[in-house]
Amino acid sequence: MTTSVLKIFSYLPNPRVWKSLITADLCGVEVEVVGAKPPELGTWLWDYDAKPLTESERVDDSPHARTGRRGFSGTLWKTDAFLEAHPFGTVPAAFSPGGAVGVFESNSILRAVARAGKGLYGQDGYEASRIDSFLDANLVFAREAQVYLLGMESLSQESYDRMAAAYEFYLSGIEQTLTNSPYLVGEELTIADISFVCDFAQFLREGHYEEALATQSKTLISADGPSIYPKSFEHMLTLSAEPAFAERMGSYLNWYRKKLGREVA
Ligand SMILES: N[C@@H](CCC(=O)N[C@@H](CS)C(=O)NCC(=O)O)C(=O)O
Repeated sequence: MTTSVLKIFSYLPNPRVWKSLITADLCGVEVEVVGAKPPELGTWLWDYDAKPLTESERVDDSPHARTGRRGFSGTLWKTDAFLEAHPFGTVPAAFSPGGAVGVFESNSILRAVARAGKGLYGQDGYEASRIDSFLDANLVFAREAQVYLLGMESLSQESYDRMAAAYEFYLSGIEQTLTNSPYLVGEELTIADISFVCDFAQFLREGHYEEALATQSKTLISADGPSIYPKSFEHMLTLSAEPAFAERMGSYLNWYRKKLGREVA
């Protein structure tokens, strides 16, 4: 019997969880995942022992009632212990076995999985730190993308411009790196590539809002991406088609591949 190195609670499916699961599969470690579809998670108790709550348990004077802060509106049900382990109250929320240590931020959960395994977190401390550099740059991009995607129906020009600038900044750096190297760090796949693929694939969901953008006289930020940043797009498309990625990402990018005429057989 294998034992899980980490328990992750989240809405599912979630690209921020996939990064850890792809890594776990490649490293041969086990991760336990608990959760439900996004709207259902609003009826769950957010805790190490997360579980669905009955309607009679979801009352205004419940000690667990909290206001959703990011991506969730209305009341969420988070225990004090959950907020102690996860002070920002976000999912994915990971726990060490037994729940003593909370690990938050999907890139840090990813690091925890890679540390429990072998081979995807650099050859030495310097390489690991360079991987961290990419993960940090990736989080800055992903945070802008989160605000952009959540606000898609009614974007201010300022929000749109911020996203366009963050996209240009991040993709330029990724493109520059891949011009000289087959992977983001060193000669092999690392968690820097895995995080890039998952967060960038999530950003491309802006493509589902093309009409909403058009009604606001705006166009897709990623529209000419494959010609402006060919290596970055190629890296994402190639890696996401590899078995360990495809297993977790499923049909998530099919619509985009179809658009590019790059369907996987
Ligand atoms: N940068 C974080 C983002 C996590 C995040 O913002 N999660 C949101 C849902 S998308 C959340 O848990 N919100 C809880 C709330 O609204 O209170 C990560 O990568 O883990």
